[in-house]
Amino acid sequence: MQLFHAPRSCSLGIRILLEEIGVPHQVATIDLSSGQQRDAAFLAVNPKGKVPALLRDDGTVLTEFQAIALWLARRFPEAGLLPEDADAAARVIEAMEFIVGTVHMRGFALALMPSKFVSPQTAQGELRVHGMRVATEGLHHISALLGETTPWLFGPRPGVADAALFYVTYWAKALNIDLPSTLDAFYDQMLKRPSVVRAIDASPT
Ligand SMILES: N[C@@H](CCC(=O)N[C@@H](CS)C(=O)NCC(=O)O)C(=O)O
Repeated sequence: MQLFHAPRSCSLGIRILLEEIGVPHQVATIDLSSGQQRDAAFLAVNPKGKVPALLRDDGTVLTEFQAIALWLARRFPEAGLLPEDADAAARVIEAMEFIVGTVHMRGFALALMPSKFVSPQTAQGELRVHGMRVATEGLHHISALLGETTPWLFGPRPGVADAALFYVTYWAKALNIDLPSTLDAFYDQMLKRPSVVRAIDASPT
């Protein structure tokens, strides 16, 4: 398999999942700052011009964080990334969708890149504030789900929702956003996992 990945982007979460599984894979680095996601070579992989994209062993490409995470969890069930039970799995996906669909796409995406959505400077400033509020409130909301007995969202080890929570928390730390103590503890525990160390260290800076 080959993961198309941009350092410090949301594809970090998928990289962590691949490391948690321990499956051999290659990483193709896409430089978003130079616009490599719009090069013909990458658009041939993912016409949407976004990472993550996962080229699988059968030659097909899967895109969208939640779809890739779900496929990896079901393809490698021994890694314990998503419960078998339908009700428990739905709760994990509910959290992952909130993190990716709301905290990332309606929070950080607006806060970090307002110029992609509006042109006037004042509107960009307002969008930045709005996005930051959505991201911060969302992080507080999700932190309420962090377990009392384990630092993870669900179960005895991190799964697909934790991988998503890690990348948005990584952004929050870079922006010096004040986080609830449970989320700080989650982040510190994730940083101790060999999978996370490998996923971050292996990323070019
Ligand atoms: N809905 C997509 C969003 C992916 C996404 O927004 N990726 C960003 C990096 S975090 C990207 O590739 N941005 C490049 C661009 O928009 O030009 C998913 O869940 O995978």
